Amino acid sequence: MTAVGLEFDQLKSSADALRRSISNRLMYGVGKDAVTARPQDWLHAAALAVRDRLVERWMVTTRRQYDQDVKRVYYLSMEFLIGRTFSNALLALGIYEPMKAALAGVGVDMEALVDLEPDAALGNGGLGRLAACFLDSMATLGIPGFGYGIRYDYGMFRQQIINGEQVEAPDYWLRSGNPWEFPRPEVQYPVRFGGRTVQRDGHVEWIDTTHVNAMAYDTVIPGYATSATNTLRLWSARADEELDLSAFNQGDYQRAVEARNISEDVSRLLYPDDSTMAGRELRLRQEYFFVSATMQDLIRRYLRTHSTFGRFSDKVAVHLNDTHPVLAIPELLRLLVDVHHMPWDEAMGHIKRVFSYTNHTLMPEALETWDVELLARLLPRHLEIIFDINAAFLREASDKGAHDLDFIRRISLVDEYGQRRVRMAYLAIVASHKVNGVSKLHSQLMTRDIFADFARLFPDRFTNVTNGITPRRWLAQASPSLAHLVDGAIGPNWRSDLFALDGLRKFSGDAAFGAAFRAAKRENKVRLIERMTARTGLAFNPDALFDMQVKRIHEYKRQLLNVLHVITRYNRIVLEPERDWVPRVVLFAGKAASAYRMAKTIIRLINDVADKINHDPVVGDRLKVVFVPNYGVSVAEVVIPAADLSEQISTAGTEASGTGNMKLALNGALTMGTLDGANIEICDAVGNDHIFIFGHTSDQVDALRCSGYRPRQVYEENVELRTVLDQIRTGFFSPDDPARYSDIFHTLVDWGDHYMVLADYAAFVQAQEAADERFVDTPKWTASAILNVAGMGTFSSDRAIAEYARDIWHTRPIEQVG
Ligand code: 26V
Repeated sequence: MTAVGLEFDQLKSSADALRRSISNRLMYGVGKDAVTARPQDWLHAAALAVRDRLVERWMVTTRRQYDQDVKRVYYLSMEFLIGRTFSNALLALGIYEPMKAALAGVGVDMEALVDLEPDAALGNGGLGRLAACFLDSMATLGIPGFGYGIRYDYGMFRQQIINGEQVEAPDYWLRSGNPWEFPRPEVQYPVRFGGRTVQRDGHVEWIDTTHVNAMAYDTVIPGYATSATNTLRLWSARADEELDLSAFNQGDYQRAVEARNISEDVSRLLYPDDSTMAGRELRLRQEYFFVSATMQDLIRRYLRTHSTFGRFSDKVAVHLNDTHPVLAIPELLRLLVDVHHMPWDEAMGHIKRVFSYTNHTLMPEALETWDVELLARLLPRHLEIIFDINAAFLREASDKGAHDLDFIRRISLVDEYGQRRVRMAYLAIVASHKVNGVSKLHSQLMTRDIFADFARLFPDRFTNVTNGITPRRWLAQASPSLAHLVDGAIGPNWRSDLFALDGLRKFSGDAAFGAAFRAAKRENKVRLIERMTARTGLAFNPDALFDMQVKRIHEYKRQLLNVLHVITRYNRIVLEPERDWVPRVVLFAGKAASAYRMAKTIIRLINDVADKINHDPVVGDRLKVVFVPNYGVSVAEVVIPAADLSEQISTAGTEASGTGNMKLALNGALTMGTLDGANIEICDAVGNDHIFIFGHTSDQVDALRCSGYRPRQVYEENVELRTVLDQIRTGFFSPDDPARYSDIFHTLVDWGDHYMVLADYAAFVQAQEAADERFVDTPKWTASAILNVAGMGTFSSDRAIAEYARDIWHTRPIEQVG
């Protein structure tokens, strides 16, 4: 279709042009003038002015994708932890300074506006933020990638700390409207539930279903320093008009409205638990809701330019971000076989070429399984399809010589022990052509332990792609001071080629550069301190060692180990206040799943310990402890650039990769870490001398478990540790309720200490002493910090996405010229 008479202004990027755009958007988009506009309105107008500039690029990219007919990647994820968009889009378009000038021209301070934008917090933690970094990189590399997910009305809860405890408040992030999205009421698909199946003319029909509509909302994802953009399409549930009408006509207005609300509940909220697989029916509905709409949408898009399915798997790649979207497999089979009447074997062939799957956790309690009876009730046709896939798979396995009944039971997609359940990870493996872990160690353990049988059956299927982070958000945007310094040393190219950071190596011993580096970090500390002081009323010393553990609160991440060290340090200071202590600020941040009692108790302990230490006059600024509330993308952007020391202290073998570890090192923090996840690769990249590695390795953890680990013995033999644990047990930090932390004590000492906190305690405290020693040697510490930044090239999400594109998706960038 050629656009006839379609004329639009080619929008310019000068401050003047932007000022006109903002004025126009305020007037015609927001409906306000400069007299009545509130800061919110200015932000909205400015965002619309930026969006207009993105849209031009978006249209061009979409046209090129159609013209070049390159294989598209569909990245399916229940979570996209995007954070704010305004600054990010300005930097991508290269109009940060002109925008600042334009706003100043109308009397508005841009820095103040930026903080008004709510985070799009449509995710729990690492997995969701990874999806956001990957969208950024796909766009930057020009890979034709679509993110697909759910437009939750309520994102990740807002965390308040009241009397030391986590209190959750709902996050209605859409309250003031979302200027970045385009509602697409014309793009709606019915998503069906329930009913039963019948055979008709050799085909299966799924009948007597109820349905809800999935309506698309599109967000432009700009690439950095390229005209390429991509689309994030999120689905929102809409009740069906017709259904309502029949109820209205029967005169039951209230019931009709209620029914409408119930069916729209499917996109109401993000489940804020990444620690256990709760098995809730609404969660299953969510998973099916978004993958069904997505599969219908991708088939429609494919058929717009192809008349048969012959080239389907040459043009479509579907990536499953963990198992949450795994129902896409039976759904696509259903659509191909039942609706488009493709023979089963041919459809299965396409499926295996199209799908790929990333595993993000080895923790057994987080691996998804769904009750067969629940599936039978909600998705009877899909259950049949899963059974058929399973039967074919078990036949294939037995053709390969697997006859042992025990083995067959072990690998079956259906767990027959007790309540029958479908193992979603197994379904993903069987129907995908590639399965990857997210760090070298994780990928090894995945094939050695949880998926060992499958790795033997399909050795070529398993691979590793180590995670990465986008340097645009995590250095350029989060730390302008450090980014500026790096630009001066090696030029600005690192934003699109992070390996360029290698050029910083030669500055590691340069005194002038070192001083400038420290000044940049100090600026970030002062920025953070201003916010912390405003909240707590406490004073912090910007020259102290800033020690941070920022991530979800989980027993396996071992915030408790960190607390044990903090208390140890406190006790030592009290015993010898006159010694030359290296001043430290120990900062914690992170949310606990609302039903995870131990995680919430850990938050309370941190706050009680902080209270005691911060108000002990003997301690002064030798030690301060803070819990920064409501950790999320925007808080991370302020906190991470201020870190000197990055705590990555999970029990070896439990953290799949970690990405906070990469963000902190990129910002010049030294890692205090176990040999777990990507820490191992960070150690290789920065060198042993510039990282503090301690504790049991994953093999040693296994060996200790086998030989019979006795935490009580560790407790009894280490006097300092015993003192600390006794303080926790007897209410030293909770005099108003002395028994408050007795469960923590027993978990560690008497109930097995599953995450081996006590086993690593002595080594951890020793490594912390080494960190103090290094910190007072300012030139040496600075050199290490610079070498950490220099070594981060490989941890760009651009590298990760290039590997996915080449080895898993088999696609390439679209060409930007012509
Ligand atoms: C699990 C569940 C269980 C069912 C209900 C909701 C829910 C939501 C999320 C999860 C998975 C948590 C997995 C996760 O976030 N893994 C993290 O992935 C990061 C990116 O690969 C990785 O760096 C972290 O090490 C890993 O913990």
